[in-house]
Amino acid sequence: MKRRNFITTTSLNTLAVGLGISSLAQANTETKKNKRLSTSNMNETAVAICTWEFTKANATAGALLDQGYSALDAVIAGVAVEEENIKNTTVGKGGSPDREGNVTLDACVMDHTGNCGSVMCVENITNVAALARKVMEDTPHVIMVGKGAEELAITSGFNSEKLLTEESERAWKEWLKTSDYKPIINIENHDTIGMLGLDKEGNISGACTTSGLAYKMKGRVGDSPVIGSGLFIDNTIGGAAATGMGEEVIKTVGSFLIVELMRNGMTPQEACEEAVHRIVTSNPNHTNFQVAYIAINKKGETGCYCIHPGFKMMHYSNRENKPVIAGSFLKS
Ligand code: SD4
Repeated sequence: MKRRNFITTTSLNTLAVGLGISSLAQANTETKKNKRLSTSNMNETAVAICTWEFTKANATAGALLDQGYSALDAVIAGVAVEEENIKNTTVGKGGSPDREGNVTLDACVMDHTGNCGSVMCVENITNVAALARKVMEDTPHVIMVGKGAEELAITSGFNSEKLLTEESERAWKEWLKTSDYKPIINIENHDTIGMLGLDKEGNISGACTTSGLAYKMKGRVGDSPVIGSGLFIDNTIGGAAATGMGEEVIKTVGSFLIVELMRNGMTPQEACEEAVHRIVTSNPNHTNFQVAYIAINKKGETGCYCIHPGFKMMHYSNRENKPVIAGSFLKS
């Protein structure tokens, strides 16, 4: 009954993809298999958080967590909502292309056992977080890039599809007139989705997925698929995810840093603030770019912080899904 209710509010397609399966016909069997059977130790209040105001994505993950799905299942299904949203020009299908007109996607996932998977520079595949899960679960590797990752997707049953929409193509052609490379990462230009889930068994997993910076150089990869930078989970401590100027996040290994700061006693909020301060103090140009972090600890406490005002985190718990306005290092 519960499951039927859920299906009325969430696309079965998204659920299937989130669970790492490829066809609707399989969904019923596979979801039963994925759904935790034991309810004896499901005492925790489930929490889902994500970067930016991706309300539906976070609600999707939250609803799955409430039903007892694992954090990994929930976050991959959650981020799939944005990967499939063609209006979002920074994630998945409809993402902005590189400067040569090719949409290349990056994603990673990490689970509560410390296992992780990542794909970089993938073309023609929408659900790259689910593909990163395939790398994690079905291969002996952690990272796969480009054509190899795409081939894994096809043999795993993912659809090959054109990711460049007419709208993104039009914007790219407009950009070509000046070819002025100025990454704008703000609230209007909805960005990378990083999502962290704490499930009812108290386990934390995360996913991060993006089309990267618009009009990047061919082959450029940002922080989002880099374990430790765009995402890091240590199930004994907590998890963190990043959005913004990937080059700056990578230089400070931002998400790993936040988890280590929490290990040393900081709250998620304090740890996010310190990670932003590391970037700001080491880079005099910090006024020219945005970086934002979200974090969660084992108790389900969360935090978020950014350089420029305008960043929001979505927070789901106890059936309430609400935006949280992040504090910022710069005040205007
Ligand atoms: C990147 N961090 O590729 C991503 C872009 C991003 O919000 O987060 N935009 O560098």
